[in-house]
Amino acid sequence: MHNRTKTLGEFIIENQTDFQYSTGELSKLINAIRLAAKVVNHEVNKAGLVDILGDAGDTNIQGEDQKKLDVLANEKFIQTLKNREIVCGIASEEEDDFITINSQDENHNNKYVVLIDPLDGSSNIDVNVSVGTIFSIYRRITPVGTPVQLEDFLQPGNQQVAAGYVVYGTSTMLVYTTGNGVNGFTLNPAIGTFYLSHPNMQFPEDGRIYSVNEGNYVHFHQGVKDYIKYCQKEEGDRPYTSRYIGSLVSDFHRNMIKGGIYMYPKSSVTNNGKLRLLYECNPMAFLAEQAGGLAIGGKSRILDVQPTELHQRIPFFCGSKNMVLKLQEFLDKYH
Ligand code: AFP
Repeated sequence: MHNRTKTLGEFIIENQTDFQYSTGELSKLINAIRLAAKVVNHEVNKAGLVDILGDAGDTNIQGEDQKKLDVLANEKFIQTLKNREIVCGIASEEEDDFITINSQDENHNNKYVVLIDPLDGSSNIDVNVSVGTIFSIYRRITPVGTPVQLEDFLQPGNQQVAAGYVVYGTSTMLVYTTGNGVNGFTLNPAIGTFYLSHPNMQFPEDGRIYSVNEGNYVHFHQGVKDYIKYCQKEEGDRPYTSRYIGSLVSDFHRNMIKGGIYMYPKSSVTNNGKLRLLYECNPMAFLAEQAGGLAIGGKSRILDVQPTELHQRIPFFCGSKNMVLKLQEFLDKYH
């Protein structure tokens, strides 16, 4: 019998019963993210036309202000989540503070908060290189029906209920986990439907790709420098190959499929690296572990770090299990 490919919508409904006490709220939330992803995808795909239709800051032919894509993506995600009334709070990499969704209406008793990096790697847009959206979902810890508090957002990554990303690449894909493995869906742009194209995604245990901004090499910690030298050494299956897009979602996505390690270490100039614990590292770490990989922040597991502020940065090392373990050996030598 022909096994028809599932759509994301069908997959969400089928897997709703995976959650104990499920009320369908999480499914609705993932559906809203799916919708916002399609809207942002449409905007990202038009990016090359900006010079023809008007630059950011200009007014377009309909008299509307042109917005920078990261600002636009932020607005689209927040609007979609607000309109569907399915979350009680949102924190975004683009906003200084978290957003409280008004709970005056007594029927509006939502229990989830969403943290989002609406358009990561946005400096790549002007040169037609893939960018992504990253999201992370938690159950609030303060009482339902009251305004959300900072503590609802400052939960360690091991409390995530779901996390995922959208990569706007040669194809647009939505990849997510709810703690039962990682599944990837590819958008068919002709009909605007995501199809399950990458079921049960797994990091190969070993890999040959290392991804790091080597321009910062002289500023790295000695353990990281030694590991990079190890990757470059001619021995066994080495030298490894270096691939760095500078767009976390794309670098992660490639490494998960092919096997590799992504590194954004601290350095003598950036004390905690560049990446944000809540918007980038936690969701990617959850996905990595669900796909059989590992994610550490230097000494310890990323998912066990207790956040102290919304925009906190942290060193990040993530990828194929054996590569991360090897790196850890090098880091431990200097601790
Ligand atoms: P932008 O959104 O400013 O382009 O930053 C993207 C990012 O946070 C992440 O996606 C990249 O992996 C990382 O920065 C690249 O940083 P470097 O340019 O310092 O290597």
